[in-house]
Amino acid sequence: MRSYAAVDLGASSGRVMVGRVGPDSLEVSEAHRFPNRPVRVPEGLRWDVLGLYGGVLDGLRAAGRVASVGLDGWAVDYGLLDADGALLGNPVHYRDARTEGVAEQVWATVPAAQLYAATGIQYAPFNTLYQLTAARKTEQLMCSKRLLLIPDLLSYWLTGEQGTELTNASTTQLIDPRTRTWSYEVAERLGIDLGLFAPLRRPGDPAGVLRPEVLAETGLAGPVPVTAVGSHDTASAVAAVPATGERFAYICTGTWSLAGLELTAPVLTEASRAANFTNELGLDGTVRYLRNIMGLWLLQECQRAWGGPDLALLLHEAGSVPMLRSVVDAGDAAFLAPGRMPQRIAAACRASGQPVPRTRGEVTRCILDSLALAHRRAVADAQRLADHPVDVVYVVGGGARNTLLCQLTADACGLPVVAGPTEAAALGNVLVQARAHGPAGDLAAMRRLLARTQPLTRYAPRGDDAPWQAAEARLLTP
Ligand code: ADP
Ligand code: LRH
Repeated sequence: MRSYAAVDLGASSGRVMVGRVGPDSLEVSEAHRFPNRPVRVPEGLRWDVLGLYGGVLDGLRAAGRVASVGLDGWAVDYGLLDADGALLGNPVHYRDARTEGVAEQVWATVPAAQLYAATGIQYAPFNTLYQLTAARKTEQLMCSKRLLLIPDLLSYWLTGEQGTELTNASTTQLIDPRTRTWSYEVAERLGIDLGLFAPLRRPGDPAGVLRPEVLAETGLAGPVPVTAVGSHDTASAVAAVPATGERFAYICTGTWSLAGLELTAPVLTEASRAANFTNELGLDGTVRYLRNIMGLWLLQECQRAWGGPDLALLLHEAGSVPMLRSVVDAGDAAFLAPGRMPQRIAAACRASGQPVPRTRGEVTRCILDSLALAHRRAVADAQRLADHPVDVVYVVGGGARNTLLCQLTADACGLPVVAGPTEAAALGNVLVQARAHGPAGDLAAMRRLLARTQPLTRYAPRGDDAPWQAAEARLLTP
């Protein structure tokens, strides 16, 4: 058995996990977990990337001897470096308001339909392309010589080597999903300098070795290679969906719910664009065809507003609230920004003529019902738009621990749900490293190993579809 360290940076926490992989065994344990708290400074919402790097070093120290290290993290955001390779300022958080109204400027040059046909990426205000457009006239961008996406930035600090990992690069909206390389035309028309990006690398590629200073600081004995993995956390999580066939949908549930299908080619139709489905790149030539749903962010923000009550208690209270009394559109970008979430949810219910949830249990129930409904719509729409029917839905990520959400998702989709693993991104990260340093296994073999070794919970759909249909109709009626 060999050990691999997976650095997985989620929007709510970062962790360093150690995976031990043998021919018929796979175990993962947590070496270190650290909070990821956005910081609001006068110029806007920022990531504390130095704090995160400190957490990574602590985690590597706790992980001990490993055959390799891999890094994955949330998408779209980046750090800018000057000509000396020094970081210019704190990376901007994708929930920062700077991209408000920017899409319209971009579409005046490259219409939204052309952008989708070229990149396959759904509209989200925070796509790197819009962030770069928002930053166009800033001193910082004008002085910068290099842009590194967040996992690539931390990888650079660990190794001194720069690269742009492909799965995460696809979330910039500057990659053509058919050629799996830069969309030169889009970049040129929008005046985005692709020379800012380091050369592309693919999951499994070598990404350097830990610098001597990093070895000294973590107490590790060198050389320790760093291996490129699916550095978009969702790409790593999808790689770790323990599916045994091809007719499956997945939902990666954490801060976001990413719900969709794994395909072999992108879907670039106008109907797909209208339904806001994205074609992000996955492992081994796959496409992650999915929709972004606000996810457990809605609950995280309510918890923050309520002073951090116990999650188990909230879920228990939500369990005794009648189902589907009020639902909100959990895909609505109106919920993107932080702050006043219980009030914003109440306002959305009031505006759609539904009962306003008052207690914490009622608000939590409204969020879980709304997420399940959004999961239903995404799974159904993806099947229709990609002409790819499924028999089962895999739920992975932190939300797979939420038994009520998993059951409601099974009920809403009218399909069996298989929940787990909860640390899917870390497992996908570990397996790609293991594959790069050991006998090659394809994605199907990785998934068979996961299905054999990871604890999974099954939920059968209950009851009838009518209440879900009615709730869906309520949401779709203006
Ligand atoms: P991210 O990687 O986006 O930071 P995670 O995949 O770690 O997110 O998921 C975090 C979410 O998982 C939490 O906000 C919480 O709602 C849910 N979660 C974590 N642990 C539990 C638990 N024991 N029971 C129910 N839900 C949980
Ligand atoms: C989930 C995630 C998601 C992106 C969002 C910005 O952590 O990477 O796939 O859309 O963050």
